[in-house]
Amino acid sequence: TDATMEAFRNYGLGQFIHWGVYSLAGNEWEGVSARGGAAASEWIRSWSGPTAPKDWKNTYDNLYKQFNPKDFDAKRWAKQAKDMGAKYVIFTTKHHDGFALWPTKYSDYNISKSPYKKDIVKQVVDAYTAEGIDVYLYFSILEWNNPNYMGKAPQTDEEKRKFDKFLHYTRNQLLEQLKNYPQIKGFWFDGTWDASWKSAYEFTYNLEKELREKHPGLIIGSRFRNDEHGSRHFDSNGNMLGDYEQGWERKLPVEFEWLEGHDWDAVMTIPPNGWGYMKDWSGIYTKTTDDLLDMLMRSRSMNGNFVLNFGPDGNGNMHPEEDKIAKEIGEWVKQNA
Ligand code: JFZ
Repeated sequence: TDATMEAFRNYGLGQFIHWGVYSLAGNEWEGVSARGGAAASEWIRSWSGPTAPKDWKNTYDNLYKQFNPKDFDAKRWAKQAKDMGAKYVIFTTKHHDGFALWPTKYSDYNISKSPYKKDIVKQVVDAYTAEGIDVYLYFSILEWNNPNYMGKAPQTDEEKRKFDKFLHYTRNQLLEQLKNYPQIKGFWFDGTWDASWKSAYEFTYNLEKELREKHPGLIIGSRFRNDEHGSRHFDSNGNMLGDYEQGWERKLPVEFEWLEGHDWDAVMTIPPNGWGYMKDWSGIYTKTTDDLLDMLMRSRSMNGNFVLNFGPDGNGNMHPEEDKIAKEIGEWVKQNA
């Protein structure tokens, strides 16, 4: 609706949080760095090549049995975001590894099976809402370890049957999130880029409609129904998909004058690549507070929102460098915004 989009336009600054079982590794395992072997720290499950530990995927898929973040306090995170000047947060409820940070009824690979047990998504939604920060749920459609997800358009009857199961599972999880966390303002979808999701255009079209009907005012980014992976998200009639253009990652859309008049967000990491916790920051150029403030101002001058990512560690602590940057941005925002 106009009122919720009006709020979206006024956010300016947001916080992204990538947190999950990959945070336990911090882009390394038993002293060996995954740099060069995995695409990003939250992609560490796909670590391959000479440095990859033996039987790594199996090790990774059992990591959740150690997920017990003793220092996790959603109120502390929400306070940090508030002090930074963030008006909304996007939180990874389920990344590509498929591990759900809420006790979903539709998969056993979820937080209730970890030693921690408690619903993390609920704590995040409650704490940020209490600080007056709007909550968006990051949801990865693709799941690396789901046998019903093939990463390609289904061909055989068997594949079609499996993928159909997967689609209904996805729908169930999304309806479950809307039911469990009615305070949320929107979804930030990811992992919709391969041919499987595109092959289900009608299903996803109807699902988007259903989500909107169940939750009036729900904001859904452009990456739900189609994803050109970094290019524009418009249908053949020139209408933008979703409520805002999503997917400007690690770069700003300066050169894209066609964004004129459209709503958008740009999401940004402090390390060059990698959204999850990275323990070792040595030898890489990490963005400075000045770099980030420059991006924030340029985003605002082009009517977009700037969303800064944080990758807390496996115990629930913010990376000290990221924490420091959040404080410095907060100082600046207080004086200038
Ligand atoms: C995706 C994820 O694979 C990644 O782990 C992280 O969660 C990020 C926020 O989203 O990565 C992408 C997706 C799309 C583009 C780039 C990285 N893109 O459109 O350029």
